[in-house]
This record gives sequence, C-alpha cells and structure tokens, in this order.
Amino acid sequence: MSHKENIREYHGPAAGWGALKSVTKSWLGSENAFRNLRAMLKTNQNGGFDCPGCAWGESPEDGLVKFCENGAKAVNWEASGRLVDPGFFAQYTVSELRKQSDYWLEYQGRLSHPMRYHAESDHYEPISWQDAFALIAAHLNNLESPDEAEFYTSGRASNEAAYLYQLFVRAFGTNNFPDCSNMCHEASGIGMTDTIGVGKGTVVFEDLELADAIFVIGQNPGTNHPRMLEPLREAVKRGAQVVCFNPLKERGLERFQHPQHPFEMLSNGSEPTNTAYFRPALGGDMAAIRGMAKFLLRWERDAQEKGEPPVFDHDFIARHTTGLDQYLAEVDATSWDHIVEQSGLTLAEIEMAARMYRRAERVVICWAMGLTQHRHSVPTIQEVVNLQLLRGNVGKPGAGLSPVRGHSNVQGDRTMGIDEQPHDAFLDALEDRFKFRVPRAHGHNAVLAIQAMEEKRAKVFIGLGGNFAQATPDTPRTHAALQQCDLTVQISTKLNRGHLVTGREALILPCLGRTEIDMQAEGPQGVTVEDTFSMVHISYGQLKPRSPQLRSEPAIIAGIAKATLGDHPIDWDWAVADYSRIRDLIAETIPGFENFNEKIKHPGGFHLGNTAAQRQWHTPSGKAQFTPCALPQQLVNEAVLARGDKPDLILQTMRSHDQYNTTLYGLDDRYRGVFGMRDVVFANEADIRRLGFEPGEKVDLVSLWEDGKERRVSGFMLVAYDIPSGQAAAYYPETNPLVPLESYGDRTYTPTSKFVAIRLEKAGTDNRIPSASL
Ligand SMILES: Nc1nc2c(c(=O)[nH]1)N[C@H]1C(S)=C(S)[C@@H](COP(=O)(O)OP(=O)(O)OC[C@H]3O[C@@H](n4cnc5c(=O)[nH]c(N)nc54)[C@H](O)[C@@H]3O)O[C@H]1N2
Ligand SMILES: Nc1nc2c(c(=O)[nH]1)N[C@H]1C(S)=C(S)[C@@H](COP(=O)(O)OP(=O)(O)OC[C@H]3O[C@@H](n4cnc5c(=O)[nH]c(N)nc54)[C@H](O)[C@@H]3O)O[C@H]1N2
Ligand SMILES: [Mo]
Repeated sequence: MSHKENIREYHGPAAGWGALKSVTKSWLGSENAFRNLRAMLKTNQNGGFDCPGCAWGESPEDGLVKFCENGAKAVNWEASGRLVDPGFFAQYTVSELRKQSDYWLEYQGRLSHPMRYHAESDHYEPISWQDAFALIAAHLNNLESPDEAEFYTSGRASNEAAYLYQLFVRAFGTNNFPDCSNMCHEASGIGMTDTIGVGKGTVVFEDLELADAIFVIGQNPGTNHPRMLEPLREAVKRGAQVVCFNPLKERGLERFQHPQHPFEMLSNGSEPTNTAYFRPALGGDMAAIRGMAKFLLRWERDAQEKGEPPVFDHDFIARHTTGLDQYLAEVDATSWDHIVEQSGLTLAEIEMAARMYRRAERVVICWAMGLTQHRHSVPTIQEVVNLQLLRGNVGKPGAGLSPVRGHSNVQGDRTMGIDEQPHDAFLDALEDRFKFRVPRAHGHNAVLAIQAMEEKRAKVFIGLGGNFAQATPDTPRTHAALQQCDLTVQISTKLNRGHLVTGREALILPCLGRTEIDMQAEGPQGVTVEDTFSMVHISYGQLKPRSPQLRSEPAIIAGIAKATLGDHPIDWDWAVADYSRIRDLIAETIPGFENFNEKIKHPGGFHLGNTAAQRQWHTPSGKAQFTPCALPQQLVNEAVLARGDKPDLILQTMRSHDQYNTTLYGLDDRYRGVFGMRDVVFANEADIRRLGFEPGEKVDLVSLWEDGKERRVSGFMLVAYDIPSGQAAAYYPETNPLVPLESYGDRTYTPTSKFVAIRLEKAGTDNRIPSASL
C-alpha cells in the first residue's frame, strides 16, 4: 500500500453523533442492522442495557438517550451474527489461527461453545460445561498453594460477577487479582487515596455544568469518551474555559482551541492569547503543573505584599489541609529551568495556563492514560491534587478531580473487591458474613502475575474477560509466561490471541455479553455497573443470546466455584438463580450498598457518595494532604543513559479511533488521517529527516531498556505528523512488544505505555502479522 492511499488529512467534524456516517456504514454492512438499532436505542436508558463501551456517565436528569459512534461499534461488535463454533475450530489448528491478525480473530464472531484445547491434535474441541468446571477444579485443587493461580479481571465484568469472583477466589485462598486497572488508572487510585482519602473521582456530571474551567489532561475524549464532548461543548458555550494538555492536536479537542471568550489579561501582550491547547513533552505534565503552582505562589506573595485579595483559598487550606509549607518549600526549590526543560512548554505557556486556572473560581481537572502510564504517575497526580487544593477546588460544586475511567465497569470491579491489596475492613466484613478465613497477604497485580508465571510460581491462569496476552507489555515474554502454565482459562465473548497462547491445557468458556438477555432459574436478570462518577445503575440485556450454550459470567463463576469448593462459603446455585441475592450479599459487606436492591429501582441509579467531595478526609491526618514531591531528575531510564544510549524518540502507545483496547473494529483512525492500516508511527517531519528517513518509509522500532535486551517491531510506516519534536506515537497493542515488563510506574506497576525510549532502524525482514490482514 502506498503512503498516499493510507495517509490523508481529515477535514470533517469530530463528535458523538456528528460522526454518524461511519456508524451507519458499519451497521448497515452488518447482518443485524435492524436488530442492533433497536437494541441500541435502549442503551443507558432505564430498562435498557448499559453501554459496554466506556465508563462515561450521564446527567441523571437527562431523559434523552445518549449514545455515540464508538458505543455503537461496541454494541454492534458484541451482537455480531457470525459464530466461532466447533465447526470453526475443527477447520483450523491453533497454530494456523495464531498466524492470523488480531483483527481477523475477533472478526470471526462470537464464541458459541465451551472448548478444550488438545495438544496432540492442536485443535480446540467441544467440552461440556460440567467437564470444563471439573477440569478447572482438578487443576486448582492440585496446586501446592492457592497462590499458584492467577485470577485476571477485565473491566467489563458486572458488579455481581466481580463480587462472586472475588468471593470464590478468596474462599479458594488467594488475593492474586491482576486486573486491567493495573494497566490503567492505578496511579489515580493511589495518588488520590494518599492525599484526599478516596481513590475515585470527586466529581459528578453536574459539576461539569457548573465549572468555570475544565482542564482535560492526557485524554482523547473524541475517540475514547465521545459523550464527554457534549458537556465540554456546553461549557465553552456558556463561557467556561476548556484547557487541554496533550502533545497531539486531537481532533475532538481542537474545537476548544479558540475560546469564545478570550482572556483580556492573559499575557503582557507579547504572547498570543487565544490558545488553550498546550502540548507538553511526554511525561512533562508534572513539571507543567508544578510551574502553574509556582506562578500561583508568586502571585500570592505579590498580592500579600500589595494587600490585594489572596490567590490561595486560605480558609480552605487552614480548615481542610495539611502540609502546605513543605509543599511550597518544594515548589520554591524547583527551578524554572527544570520546569521548562521537562514540561516541554515555554514559560509563557505555563504562565498562560496558570492565569486561566487562577481566573476560574471552580475548576474540574479530568485526566486519563496520558497521566497514568508513566513512571512518575503517582507524583504527577499528586501534583494535580496539590494544585487543586491551593485554590480549594476539591469538594465544592463545579470543582474537583476527575480521573476518567476506561472500561464500563472497571471502577465497580474495584469497589467489589477485585483488588490484590484489599483493605482490612473489607476482608473483615467478608469473614464476618461468610465465616471463613480470608487470605490477608497481598496478591499479584498484572506485572507480578507475569513474573510468577514466567518463574513457574504460578501454574493456572483464569481470565474473566479481557485479552491479557495482548493488553500486557513485553509480548513475547508474556506469551512465553502464559505458555508455561498447566492450565489457561479464558471466559470471553470473542476470539482473541489470548485463546491461542495456551498453557499445557486450555479452555475457552463463552459468556453472554451485556446486550443479551440473561435468563436464570428465577427469571431474566439485570446486572449493575458503576460509572466514572460513582453512579451505580442496573442494566438489562435485550438481545437473544447468540448461542444457547452461552452462560452468564456469574453462572460460570458459580460453576467453577461449586466444582472447586462445593457449597463453601455459600450455595452458589442459589446465588445465581436470582442476582438480587448477590446484591444482598454486596449490601451486607460493602459500605454504600445498603438497600442495594431498593436503590437501583431509582431511575438513573444512585450515587455511591464520595467522602472527599463532602470535604471529609479519610487520610491518616484527617485532612487533605499536600504532597511535596521532587520532579524526576530526568525521565529516560538511568541505566540506558549511563550506557550512553540516546533514544531517537520517545514513543507513546495509544488507541486509534477504530479500536476498543485490543479489539480492532476497523483499520482507520480518521481523525488522525490514517486509513486502512495500523502499522504506522507518527513523528515530526523534521525528526524523520534528521534521523535520515523519509515520510512514508518503513522502519523498525527498537526500544532501549536497562537490561539491554532487544525489543523490536518491524515494518512500521513513518507518518509525518504535527507532533512535538522528539516524540513519536503508535498504536497499541501492536507496540506492546516494545514495552519492557520491568518498566512500570513507581508504586503502581502500571507499564509505562506512554513513555518508551526508542531508536529507529531501517526496516528489517518483516515477520509480523500485519494487522490489516483479514
Ligand atoms: N472507543 C474506545 N473507547 C475507549 C477505549 C478504546 O480503546 N476505544 N478504551 C477505554 C479504556 S480501557 C481507557 S483506559 C480509556 C483511555 O482513554 P485515553 O486515555 O484517552 O486513551 P489513549 O488512546 O491511551 O490516549 C491517551 C491520550 O493522552 C495523550 N498523551 C499521551 N501521553 C501524554 C503525556 O505524557 N501527557 C499528556 N498531557 N498527554 C499525553 C495522547 O496524545 C492521547 O490523546 O478509554 C476507554 N474508552
Ligand atoms: N501499550 C499499551 N498497552 C495497554 C494500554 C495502552 O494504552 N498502551 N492500555 C491499557 C489499558 S488502559 C487497559 S484497560 C488494558 C485493557 O486490557 P483488557 O481489558 O484485558 O483488554 P480488552 O481488549 O478490553 O479485552 C477484549 C476482550 O474482552 C472480551 N470481552 C468483551 N466483552 C466481554 C464481556 O462482556 N465479558 C467477557 N467475559 N469478555 C468480554 C473479548 O473476548 C475481547 O476479545 O490494556 C492496557 N494495555
Ligand atoms: Mo483502561
């Protein structure tokens, strides 16, 4: 394919429904167009199902059905008319399937039957549900210790499924809960728990309607949270300021570049005043925000001197916070040079951002993976908290902290106890209610689970959804680790590479998706999810299940639990017959869920509450905590620098418009002007030429890491792009082989997917499977 065919500028709008054309194309091409349309119209409406796409929430007052292009793709993808059935598996050996692209694999349709891998024939063959459960039980009960099993969770699992799963796993005896949030918002949880006593966003939808300024940092809502564009647009319309920090000019955000109400006092006249789009260096946000705080401090001191109104909210600081002096000392100790050098912004830009911040009485700061997938993500998020505390922007209407979650129930899964480091209070409540001893030792997160499998300390892997093999870093190593297992089990809706990276034995257990009717002994069941604003609501599937063999996630977990543990610590069949029974168990053991079954009858669901939003601080000091962290000296790995290896570029790995994590809906990324291919690397044209290449040329990307091992992906086309110098961007999961397993965030273990030091080399032999092949 030539460069010209694949790369062309996109001139259309970016919006939720504005981008209807692409949706209708994907629907009408589907066998189920009508059926899906009907199903979709119930999405996020009472009585319908919750969108299986992202975790964005809605205004509870809003009766309108809100839906977006990418939600449409998620629904349509799940409701595929194609089936991956025993006939399909008879046709292909697993080795043959492994040669197909990720796109091809998921495109084959919905998994229809439980299947067992047979190494002799290299085929998956049908197995009964009972035999599958018995096989899992035999493996689990043969382990020397329950800690030799890993229980992964992806963030689509409902509260009911997640609760049963953690109950089973803890009754079995381990806290090994690697989950997708380990790769996602872990830093947000840790950074906020330390400082404000709660690891969730303090903001509800209405706060966006009241904010004077909304900062959107390291997030691409036009693609990943399209419904968020609407409150942003409303904000700009009513004169609020939207400020973006993103090295890429993301199409969905660009519209906010020219505020309709420019600030008269933004600069001393020497700088342009009409931009609210700042383009920091990768990993440069902490420095940028530190710079904003340093300006606020300067202005505060000026105001004090001149007897003018203060810049800081002294009343809030005195009543609600601790640690201000130490923090300000750290701000004073941070040099402007360090700030400018690391942030990638000019001093004038940082000053402008600080003025926009100061001018607003109420500020919401939203962020996503651009902040959380770095080595210093926890201090970065704590710097966001510091900034907000200076002006009392936590716990008042129209202000607060908003980590925008990814998977539709990733936040709820944590609330339900999918946590490798559970709190004692939660474990005590489980022990009280179920009368068994709960394991107290911390378990494995995603990185520790891979290391354990690699070293044969873990022998069984069970995945409740997701695509562990592809979502995790260091792909060849992770695959080898999974292949060392005695048993791998995937509970899934669609075929993915994880099913082909088998242990000695392997099972595929096909489950219902959220769009499907979930019929149990006592009738059709609904499941609950928690959105990014901590709203919990119930969702009822509407479509006929794609295959009569499918079971719900709770039913599958109950089957495994019963085979492994008998009726300990509960009667699993009883629990699954009517999910309101599971919700009663949740109500008895998790704070905030009292009268759960009653509360979900309320249209739009109920809010779980957030102590920090009430200005109650569940921290050791009982106050909100300023955190004085030094800026990292430099961001590239020390050992790499010490070796004298200088990276050509720093690479971020991100999502295209046509994907949901490892699921590829298509091969276009139209807002970024890429069509029909994914093996591209975006770089600045000057950088491309400086490094001796031409736009359109194919290169290998080689990452640099302290262990000196070669990590390479081949045959990526260089795309000249408006991207700050020194940076590159490419799609995940194709680039996961470049992310070293040990390159993770301090305290978070989150792979540094947004900061990979790379070198470009002339393309070698391309032995990868091109993602475009179908
Ligand atoms: N359609 C669709 N929706 C999704 C998903 C999907 O794959 N497809 N995934 C879901 C999930 S699990 C998640 S976690 C969210 C992810 O939502 P996002 O976080 O928006 O996803 P990414 O594509 O990783 O985009 C990261 C954004 O941050 C910017 N960025 C990267 N590094 C930096 C940095 O150092 N500083 C700053 N300021 N910006 C940076 C990138 O340019 C990009 O715009 O979306 C959820 N929603
Ligand atoms: N390099 C790099 N790596 C990353 C990221 C990055 O930005 N860069 N992002 C990280 C992030 S934020 C996340 S959240 C992870 C995502 O990691 P995962 O959550 O593990 O991955 P997904 O791609 O969302 O999983 C897709 C699979 O889930 C299954 N599935 C879909 N719906 C259902 C359902 O309702 N039930 C069940 N049981 N299965 C279902 C299907 O079989 C599908 O193939 O990836 C992480 N990896
Ligand atoms: Mo995520």
